[in-house]
Amino acid sequence: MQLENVLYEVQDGIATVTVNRPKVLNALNAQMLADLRQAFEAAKSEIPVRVVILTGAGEKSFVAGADIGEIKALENYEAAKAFADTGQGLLNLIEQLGKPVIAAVNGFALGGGCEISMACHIRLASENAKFGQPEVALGVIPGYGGTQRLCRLVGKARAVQLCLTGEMIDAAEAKRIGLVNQVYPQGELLGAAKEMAKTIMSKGPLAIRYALAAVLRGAELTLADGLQLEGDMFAAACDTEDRIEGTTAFLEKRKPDFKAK
Ligand code: CO8
Repeated sequence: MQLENVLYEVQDGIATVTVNRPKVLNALNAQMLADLRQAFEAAKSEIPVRVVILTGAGEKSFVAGADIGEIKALENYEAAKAFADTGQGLLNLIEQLGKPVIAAVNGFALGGGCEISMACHIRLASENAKFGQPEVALGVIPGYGGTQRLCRLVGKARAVQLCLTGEMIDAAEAKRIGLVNQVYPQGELLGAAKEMAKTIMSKGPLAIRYALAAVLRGAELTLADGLQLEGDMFAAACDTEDRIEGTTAFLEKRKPDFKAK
């Protein structure tokens, strides 16, 4: 697939989506959002794709935010609302892809960059990565879900601090507060993301789908409703040939051969 600002590559069941405007630290402009939508729609519909990795081109930046020139040019309230809706729509597509998405955060993840990483299900970061929601310094606020997903990931107090001070935090601090799952030296980041993808792909494919859906949907429910959902998803996972194969393989001390059935 040829896209202007995004590289899309599929290998061994892993789709790697690379935002590719390194001269402006991979800032998200309208073209980039359209390209990302096309890439993620392909990853969603292509059956061989089991896991997606999202990363940035170059060694300095994952995504340094929405393109500030485009924010400056917004004419009025309606244009700004449409701008936020487009970005939020893309991030919802990523979060609800139905397949695990790993963000390999290889540098700055600021503003829309931090927001897009938070729509991914797992965040791995390089040691030089920096996270932040600096929008208030520009006289705006996060508009691609930053105020909502950050709060859900790190809690209200830390989300308020990051959104109000606009301060950047490094990868170690991001890991400490639960924004990042794991931190790696820059040269090892993509390899680590691929290893994690392979680990996920070695498990029951339907079980992966149900587990992801149960966590994501359950997080928006009361505990009682979430447990109900989990019970339904557990039963659905049991109602598969993969459950017979997985449990039989364990008891026969061999590797399972899952068929996603
Ligand atoms: N937009 C456009 N251009 C950018 C952006 C950006 N977000 N970030 C960096 N660039 C450009 C710079 O202008 C520069 O271009 P040039 O070489 O032509 O001067 C080039 O990238 C390299 O950047 P720097 O020279 O600044 O590199 P430094 O290493 O000195 O600094 C920083 C790196 C700290 C990352 C710095 O570039 C920076 O602060 N960037 C802006 C970060 C930011 O504020 N991001 C948030 C943007 S707002 C946002 O994301 C809102 C999302 C939701 C929108 C919803 C609205 C409705």
